[in-house]
Amino acid sequence: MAVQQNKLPELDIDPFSTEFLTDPYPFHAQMRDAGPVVWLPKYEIYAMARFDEVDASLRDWETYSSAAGGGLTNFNKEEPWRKPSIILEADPPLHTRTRGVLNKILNRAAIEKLRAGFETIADEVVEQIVQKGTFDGIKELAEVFPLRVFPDAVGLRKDGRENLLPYGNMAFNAFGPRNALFEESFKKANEVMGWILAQCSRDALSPEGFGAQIYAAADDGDISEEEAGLLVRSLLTAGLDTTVYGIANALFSFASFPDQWQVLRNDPKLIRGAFDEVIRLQSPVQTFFRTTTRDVDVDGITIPKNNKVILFLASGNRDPRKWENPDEFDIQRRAVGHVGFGAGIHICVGQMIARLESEVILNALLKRVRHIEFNGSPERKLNNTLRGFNSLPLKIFE
Ligand code: OVP
Repeated sequence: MAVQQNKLPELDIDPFSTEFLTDPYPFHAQMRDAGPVVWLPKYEIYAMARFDEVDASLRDWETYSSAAGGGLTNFNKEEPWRKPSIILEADPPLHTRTRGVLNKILNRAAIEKLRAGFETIADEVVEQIVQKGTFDGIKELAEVFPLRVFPDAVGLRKDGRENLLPYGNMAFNAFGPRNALFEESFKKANEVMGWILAQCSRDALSPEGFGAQIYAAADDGDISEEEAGLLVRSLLTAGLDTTVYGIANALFSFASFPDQWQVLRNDPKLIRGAFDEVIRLQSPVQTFFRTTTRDVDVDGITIPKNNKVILFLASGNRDPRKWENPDEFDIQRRAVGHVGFGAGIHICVGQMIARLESEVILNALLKRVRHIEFNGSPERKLNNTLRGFNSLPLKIFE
């Protein structure tokens, strides 16, 4: 007897429209309620928005491949906008080898050595805003702190660093369709990509830092010289905008739920869990795609081979089937298990440094600030993949 076939729900939703990106949550609920997998005809893609299916697909790399790209573009059918990443956009065995190299460089013990230096800079950045009392959480904090610590940790030269955030903005827009957001962010693409590419070569990198350590792995024969350059590019693509958005979304969360700042002040050991709760509720990376390697049955629906599946990480992170009061910011909840960093073999390799940055900046704020509130309306920044802000007017009290 054939397995039971269920009807595939079809929804007229554009996850890359202004309306969706401005307020995705009602659309997430609509997709979750329609079924475990839905069809989005606008892009001819399958979509998963419930926690269980998002989590299971992320963990099943053999069925849900990354090698055809982490975005809408199917590399089996269309040209990628750049050479594919050899870690994000790769499956085993290539991924196993490249991931091994970055695991060794970005492991917890290695990252811990950066803490003292990060703390000094966090105290400086926080001192500046405490002096002012009112400030823009994006331009004066969320963009400032990662830009002061991360490029030095990689070993980049000082000039040209203004290209880093535009490059990330391009790369994360490029996971979506060639819409107006994509076009706008690619206006200075030649300049930006030229600078980024140049910084990926061995001789552009300082002898200390993650970049030099990646090239040391090439000297050890673990990767080729060209692969080393591509892994440096991955750090420059994935390492900055993500942490800027993470810190921004932490500030937004505490300004939105000021009682939670009091909870954290009373028990700073909650910082790590608080950051997970930020990533759960205000996931900087909202979506990633996979591509099916075979006909796969999902709850009585067949997704045929070589089809794109969009995984709504941010929707899984607010699925009421998984989370109690999913839309509440509660830093004491057990947020571990959220899919904001992904899950399975591709789970965020940089999360130790993301966690260090967030911990250090929140700690510096906790020491000086007893209350955070909005000082005007936040202005959203739309991106095909990332959720965050252009501006976040804040007021803090010593
Ligand atoms: C969030 C990520 C994002 C964008 C690019 C890359 C990785 C890369 O490897 O280039 S992970």
